[in-house]
Amino acid sequence: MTQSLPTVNECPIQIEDDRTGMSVDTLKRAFADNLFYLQGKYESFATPDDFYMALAYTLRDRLLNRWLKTFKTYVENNVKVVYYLSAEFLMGRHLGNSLINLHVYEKIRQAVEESGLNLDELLEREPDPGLGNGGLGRLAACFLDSLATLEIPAVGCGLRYEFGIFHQMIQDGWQAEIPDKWLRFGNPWEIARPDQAVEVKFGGHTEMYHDDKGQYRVRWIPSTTAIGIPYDTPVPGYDTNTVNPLRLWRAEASDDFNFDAFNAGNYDGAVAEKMRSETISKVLYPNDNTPQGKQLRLEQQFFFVSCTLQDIIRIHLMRHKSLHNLYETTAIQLNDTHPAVAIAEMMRLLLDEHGFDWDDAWRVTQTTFAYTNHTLMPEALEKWSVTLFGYLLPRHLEIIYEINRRFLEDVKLWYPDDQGMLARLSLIQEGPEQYVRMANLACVGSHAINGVAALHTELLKQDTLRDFYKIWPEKFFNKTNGVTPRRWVLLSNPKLSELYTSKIGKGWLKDLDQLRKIEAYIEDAGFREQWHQIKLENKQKLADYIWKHNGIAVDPNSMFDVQVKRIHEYKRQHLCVLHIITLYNRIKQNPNIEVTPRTFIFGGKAAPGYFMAKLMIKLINAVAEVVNNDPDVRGRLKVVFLANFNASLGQKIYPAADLSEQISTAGKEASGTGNMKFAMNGAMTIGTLDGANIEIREEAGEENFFLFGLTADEVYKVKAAGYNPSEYYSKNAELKAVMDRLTSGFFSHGDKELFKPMTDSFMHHDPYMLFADYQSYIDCQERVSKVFQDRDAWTRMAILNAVRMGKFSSDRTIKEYCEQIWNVKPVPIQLEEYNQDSA
Ligand code: F58
Repeated sequence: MTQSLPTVNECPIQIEDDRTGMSVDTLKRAFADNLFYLQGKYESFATPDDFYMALAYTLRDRLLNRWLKTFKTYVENNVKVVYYLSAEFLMGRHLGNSLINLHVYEKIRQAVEESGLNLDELLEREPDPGLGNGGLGRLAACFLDSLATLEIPAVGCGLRYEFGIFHQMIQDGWQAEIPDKWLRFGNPWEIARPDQAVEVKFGGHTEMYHDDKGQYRVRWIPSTTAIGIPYDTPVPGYDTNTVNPLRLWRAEASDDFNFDAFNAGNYDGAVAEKMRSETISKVLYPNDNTPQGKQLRLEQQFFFVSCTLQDIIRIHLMRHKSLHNLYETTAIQLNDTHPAVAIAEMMRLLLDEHGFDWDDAWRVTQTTFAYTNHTLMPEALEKWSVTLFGYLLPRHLEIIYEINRRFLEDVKLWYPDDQGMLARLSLIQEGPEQYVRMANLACVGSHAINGVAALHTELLKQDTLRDFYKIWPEKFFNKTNGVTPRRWVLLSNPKLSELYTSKIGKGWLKDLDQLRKIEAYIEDAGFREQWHQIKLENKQKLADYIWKHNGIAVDPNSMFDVQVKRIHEYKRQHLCVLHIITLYNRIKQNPNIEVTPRTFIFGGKAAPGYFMAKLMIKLINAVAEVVNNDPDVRGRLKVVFLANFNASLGQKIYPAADLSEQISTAGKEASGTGNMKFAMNGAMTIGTLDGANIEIREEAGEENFFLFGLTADEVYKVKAAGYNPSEYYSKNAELKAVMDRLTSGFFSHGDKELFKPMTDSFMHHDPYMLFADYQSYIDCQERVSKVFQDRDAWTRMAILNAVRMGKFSSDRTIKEYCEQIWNVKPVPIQLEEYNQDSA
């Protein structure tokens, strides 16, 4: 009897296939196989990086079946997909995350150990992909984790920067920036899809013509084009079969262009043009909270937006005849205004390339897009010079003018006599130079607008976007941020996770509210002791890291008082420094004074062009040098600046923190997400009523939160009444002593000029109101010190904090987006019967 062979497509993948099998033996064999065939190395010649790569491929293989099945299920069932457009995705290392999501951590540990290696060392070899600046980029990564875990069809869409956020070194106390060559050894997690490349146009001009029906149409004749190549990275959900893609675009020169130039013998010109195109995805702009109005930045934004929208349209048209029902298959979320040019690009594609009339195109656009705002600071709102915009994207500028014309016609009807309203709502800012206001474009082109914490959304409604709120209150939503408990608790704090699971089972990992069940153990002294020991172990590990990297010995029994985040004046790292100097002065006055021993730990990058932020880093290190070496201090205070804070360093720091510093000037921090990671890992918060701190305090209970400082409202009022920082200086003896020490050159080897720009700013302007909050902060820190001396009281409070953070799981945030903004439902992925066991 002859049997027909299965076609390639139908060829089943078997359980113990070396690429899917999950037994320790199979994993070991696959690991060795990948070392030989993919790294091309004998074991005896392999480097730790080779071993890491071989292990990464072993895991990627095990994600592929689920990944392809996920894609197939989405296409076949014609499901609605969320496209999360973001200029940044700060994913963190993939290997550890894949191990926990595939439930193979222990087996891989065994396989690696039996191969004579150490898993922790291999995990440390993975470069941390730094394709983002801070909170906004990391939020995008947490959202992708939650989307996959909740089985929501979703694609992350962004740029594949060849160089991510710079590597920070500290030299003589100053920040030095080193390029981040994260792709040096290749990237085992991505798959290039050159077959799905698209063309992106730039520059040139537009012309009118008549189409076959005699209608006026516009054609864009670009001056240059670039090619976008997609690279897909798998994003596995926890405890599901879903593996969604993160699709990042790399820019390449278009062949046609090179060909013409080469043929004309213009080799130099062709090469220059090639370089120009490839520059688009070369490097991430390292600014946080202040956009840079550079042409290349706009090119980056348009490039990934155009690639993404062409891709979305292609995928929709695989299943549908027209784009009129795009909103039924597609929800597009704009992560801040960086991708907001998508509104104009969608209109262009529909009008010019798919023959839509204006009203239909506008309806499709508005029903598909939604916009998240991440900042209140006016200087952080993106705007592009009309000249630059029109030069780079002439057709889009025409479209934006037309959107604006129609929009302002409506506004005139609604508010006939309000010129101010018209001027404020306009997509174009008038003046000696005209600008396109990207937030206005995003608001007009979206059906939903949201802030990222309750206070932030309120302030958007009352202030930053108040005119839009007036005309469209129904478009506004609050979506308080969250973080994924898989990376930020399970992976970062395995001991604490084990303790939870031993008491209440594993349910908390997908439903963080369940952690409240742990409250039942609060009276159990043994439980509290276990908790305390875990914290101590985590602190010991961080102390080892500090010793290794900074050569500073710190005491794990001291309070680890931590501030890690981007360095920015509004975040007020320098307020924490004023506290350190206050304590130091007290010790100098009376060396026998009783102080609660503290280790102050800082970490964070300054934007390379942000002088004051760089000076803050220098100040921290200068104070550290004095305090750490003064015999009077007797080691009771230590100050440490950890270089190159990033996601993987965060994973070491959050679990070891006792005190989380969330001390921004009220009304400035949109949400914050580090605050959530600290609290989930059992750190107490000292904070202002800013961003999500307010909601953290609500959840933890007022009695379990160290509150200080002016409220956003008070900040506004004190400023309006004419804030004079020098009055605080003259009236507050301790503050005066701190400032006098700072200006005396005591921390700068006698150099009185070094910190003058900062001390002058405090004394004369103090835009972030450090002086106004100083006394309240110092008093609050006194309370912190007192409670910390009562170890048991502290542990109780820390436990309550950690287990009451259920609200801040990004799963909750994503569920709200799904229900209220995107209108999407989970789509479970079924694996073939014979692969169930390998799930
Ligand atoms: C941050 N923004 C907010 N922007 O500052 C923070 O409060 C919030 O928790 C977080 O977003 C998530 O919602 C932020 O990180 C940037 O880094 C931009 C990068 C590109 C240039 C402009 C700032």
